[in-house]
Formats: sequence, C-alpha cells, structure tokens
Amino acid sequence: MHTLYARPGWGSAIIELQLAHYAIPHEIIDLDDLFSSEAARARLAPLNPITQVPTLVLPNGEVLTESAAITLHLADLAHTRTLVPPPGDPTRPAFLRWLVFMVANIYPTFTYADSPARFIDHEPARQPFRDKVDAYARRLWLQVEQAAQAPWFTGQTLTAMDLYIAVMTQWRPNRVWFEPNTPKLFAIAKAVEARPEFAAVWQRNTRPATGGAF
Ligand SMILES: N[C@@H](CCC(=O)N[C@@H](CS)C(=O)NCC(=O)O)C(=O)O
Repeated sequence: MHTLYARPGWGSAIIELQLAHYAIPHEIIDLDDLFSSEAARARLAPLNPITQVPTLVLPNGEVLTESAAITLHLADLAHTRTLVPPPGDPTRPAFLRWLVFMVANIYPTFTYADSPARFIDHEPARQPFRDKVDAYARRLWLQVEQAAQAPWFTGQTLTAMDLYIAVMTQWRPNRVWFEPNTPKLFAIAKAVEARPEFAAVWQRNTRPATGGAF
C-alpha cells in the first residue's frame, strides 16, 4: 500500500489526482499547516527532512519525494493509461521540458515567497520581496501559456502537466488572474476539474477562487 503525506489543496493534490487516475490503492495522512505547525514538521521530518508535501511512502517502505519524480515513478508502475508520454511519443520532449519547468522554476517561487520571514530578517523587505517573486512567477506562467496546446497541455492526451496546471492555478496569482491572462491554462484546469474520475479528489482539495496561504 502506498502512503501519501498530504495537505488538502497543497501540492500533494497533484499526486492524489494521479493515484486516483491510475486507481492505485493508497492511504492519505493529512498534516497540519507545515508553515505554522512545529508538530507537523516534526512528524514529516524523519521521512522528508525538507518537510514538504507531497511525500510518498512506497509499499516497500522507501520514501519518494519531489512531485516530478513521483509522477515519473507512478507512470512506470501504471504501464497503461499513463499520464506521462512514453519514450518515442512525439510529445514526450515537450512534456519533460515543461514538467521540469514547473518544479524547477515555478514551484520554488512558492518555496521562497510563501513565507519570506524564513529567509529575510529585515521585516520591511519581506512584502516587496514577495511581490517581486510573484511578478516573476506570473512571467513564468505566461511562458507556460505560450507552450500550451488544446484541449490538453501536450495536445490530444491528458497528462500529468494538466494536473499540475489544475492544482497550481488554485494558488497565487489565483484563478481570477489565470482566467484572463492564461486562457488556455484556465480551460485545462476547468477540464481537469470536470472529469468524474477526479471528483473525490477535488472534494478534498478545492481552494477558494481567491486563494489561501499561497
Ligand atoms: N519540489 C517539491 C516542492 C514541494 C513543495 O514546495 N510543497 C509545499 C506545499 S505545495 C510545501 O510542502 N511547503 C512547505 C515548506 O516549504 O515548508 C515538489 O515538487 O514536490
């Protein structure tokens, strides 16, 4: 049995969607807010010293972190109906490029700006720093929009990129920005939300249109 350490609406939702799509049996352990709860961090740290979700424990007890690594591993397990274009598929290079772009460029903007106090001692500098990082993130999202096909990110087939887009567009700058500025990404997010196989996951993970902590 796989065990996913999670928090509703956070990046673990990307993995919950994949586990649902592949119908992989799993249990979910919900954690309190990792930014504010020392107890939640203490619980996760033995498995993942960086105390982030998603953190997945495989049936053999091995710990897998990093959503992109988990994404590739689950596709290996699933064999069919994969959310990762297989080797030889013409969409695979673009899929890999933008998957890594999401986790290497966009995701860290949250790591550093969700709670600037962790990195910036000088209190008055925190909000301007966050504003600049958020503006940078918006520029990155516009690049993702340019690369997006329709109806799905890589074209005709749903992939994990669509799941990242659906979850991460719930975060800053939130759907109210994505709808007018990145209409292709907004349409992908709505199309993912409409798929019946994901209904239960969204029930746990939907955030308000104007966002929460991030
Ligand atoms: N590189 C990681 C990023 C994961 C991540 O930043 N998760 C956030 C929630 S969406 C988190 O747990 N943040 C808590 C923290 O950074 O302290 C991945 O792709 O899985």
